[in-house]
Amino acid sequence: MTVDGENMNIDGDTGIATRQDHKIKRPSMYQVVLLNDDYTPMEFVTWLLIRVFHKSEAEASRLMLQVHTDGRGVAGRYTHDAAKTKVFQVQQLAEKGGHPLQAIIEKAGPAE
Ligand code: TYC
Repeated sequence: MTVDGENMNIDGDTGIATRQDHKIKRPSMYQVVLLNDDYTPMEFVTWLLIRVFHKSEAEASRLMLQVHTDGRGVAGRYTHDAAKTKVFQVQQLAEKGGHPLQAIIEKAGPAE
């Protein structure tokens, strides 16, 4: 298996490939960033972080307050498809609740 740019290695005389000759790349990861606003109730944001991002009550509450204070916060890191689905779920639930809450996608670095 090849990860992080390692090259295939053929096992000399035997001609047996000890590693796969195709590259297996980790997918690029994207972070879903929750944005603060002045109107969405704190309880709704906490509930949404539990419902959509599977946070514990304590972590959801901590992250909601971080977004409230800092203006933004990372709700999770996902593949691009999964991140788009999370943002869509946030939009649907916020709209249904009549709240202006917004989430955006950003390309994530190697680690959070
Ligand atoms: N600032 C909001 C308020 O005071 C709470 C809030 C937190 C809204 C996080 C959005 O992503 C958010 N009711």
